[in-house]
Amino acid sequence: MPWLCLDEPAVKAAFAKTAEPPMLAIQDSLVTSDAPKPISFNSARFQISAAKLSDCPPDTGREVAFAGRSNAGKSSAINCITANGKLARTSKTPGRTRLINFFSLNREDCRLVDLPGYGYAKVSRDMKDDWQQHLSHYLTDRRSLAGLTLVMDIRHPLTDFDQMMVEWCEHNKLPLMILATKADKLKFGQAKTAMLGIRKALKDVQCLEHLIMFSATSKTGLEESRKVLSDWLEGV
Ligand SMILES: Nc1nc2c(ncn2[C@@H]2O[C@H](COP(=O)(O)OP(=O)(O)OP(=O)(O)O)[C@@H](O)[C@H]2O)c(=O)[nH]1
Ligand SMILES: [Mg+2]
Repeated sequence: MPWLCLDEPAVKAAFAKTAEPPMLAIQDSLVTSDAPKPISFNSARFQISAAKLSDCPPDTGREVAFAGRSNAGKSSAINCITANGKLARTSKTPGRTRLINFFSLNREDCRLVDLPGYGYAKVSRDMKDDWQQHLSHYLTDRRSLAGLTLVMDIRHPLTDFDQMMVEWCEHNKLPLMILATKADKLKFGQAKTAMLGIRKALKDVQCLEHLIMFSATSKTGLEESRKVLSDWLEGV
């Protein structure tokens, strides 16, 4: 007789008694255990404003920064994504966001970052140089930066600054998502054509993971961009 015979009534009885409860226990633990909670953008809170890299929160965990030309719609995009119209200050006046603003999320050490816009004509040359330097320090040295969201007005895409940011991401192998925003300002056909133009211009850019038609007003592209941000912040 083999040393273990599964047909043996005693073995069957033992399995009947012992096999099920542990399996259920494992399933329960998968549901209720320490599995990290999904990111909830609605829980975003203002954390801190930083004028320079040394004022930023500790460089741990993961964060995604929103960059783009002044007035492109970065702060509005953040407010749309977090479903909180008052989170990041928006303005008709370009140059509203002058500091690096950090927003914390429900998951510890995950952040969204609103960067100062580039190309605001009314500030002095010295101030511009200053910003550019702080921005470049942030982009170069920030280790928790998991991806960059480049916000471009769909009617005026790929400015020199946008192209510089794309090249910078490519050079540093940083995942890039482009939100072509204010799509509500164009007819759908025009917006589609604009998207095709952007895609064509960036067809060789490896770091460009997502190009999304977006509107903070009509919420076009909202769920798609939230999914990308969640994946980046969770390290998927
Ligand atoms: N119609 C429309 N207007 C938008 C959209 N997104 C932003 N705006 C408007 O564009 C203007 C600038 O938006 P902001 O979000 O403040 O732009 P920003 O890129 O943060 O600007 P800075 O902080 O100056 O760099 C505001 O008047 C917004 O209401 C959009 O999707 N559709
Ligand atoms: Mg802003």
